[in-house]
Amino acid sequence: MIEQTLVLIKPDALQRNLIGEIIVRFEKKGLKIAGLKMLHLSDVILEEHYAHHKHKPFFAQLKEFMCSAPVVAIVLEGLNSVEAVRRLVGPTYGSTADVGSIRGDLAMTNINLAHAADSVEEAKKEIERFFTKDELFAYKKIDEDLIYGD
Ligand code: 3AN
Repeated sequence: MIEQTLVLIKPDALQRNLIGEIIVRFEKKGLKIAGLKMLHLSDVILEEHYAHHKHKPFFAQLKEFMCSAPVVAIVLEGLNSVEAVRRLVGPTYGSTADVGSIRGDLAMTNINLAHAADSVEEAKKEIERFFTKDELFAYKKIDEDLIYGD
C-alpha cells in the first residue's frame, strides 16, 4: 500500500548538522517528500504528540529538549512507508540500533535524531497535527517506475 508517514528531525540533528544527512537517506531509499517545513514546537503540540509519555519521569525533559531548537517536519510517501521509515530510523537506543539505520549510524543514546510515526493510524493523526492540506503536495516523480516497476 502506498502510505504517507510523518518524521520529525529533532533538535539534536539540527545542532549536529545532520539534517541533510538524514533527509538524504529517505530520498535515496526512494521515498517521495510530500511535505517539508521547519517549525518550533509548542508545549501544547508536544503534550499532544507525546501524550503516551505524559506520566513518564522523563516527560518534562523530553518536552524541554524538543523545543530547545526548531525541528524539521516531513511527510514521506511510498510503499509501506510507515514501516520502511521506522526501519530506516531504527529503534530508540542508538548504541544498540542496527548499523545502517539513522540511529544505529549516528546516535549513541535515546537522544536519537528523528521521530517516525509508528502505525498507519498514528501517521494520519500526526500528519494532520503538523501539516495543513495546502502544505502537502501530490506530484509524479520521474524515478517512480524504476523504483516500483509496473
Ligand atoms: P521512538 O521515538 O523510538 O518511537 P518513543 O516514542 O517510545 O520512541 O519515545 C519518544 C522519545 O522519548 C524517544 N525518541 C526518546 O527521545 C524519549 N525517550 C523514550 N524513552 C526514554 C527514556 N527511558 N528516558 C528518556 N527519554 C526517553
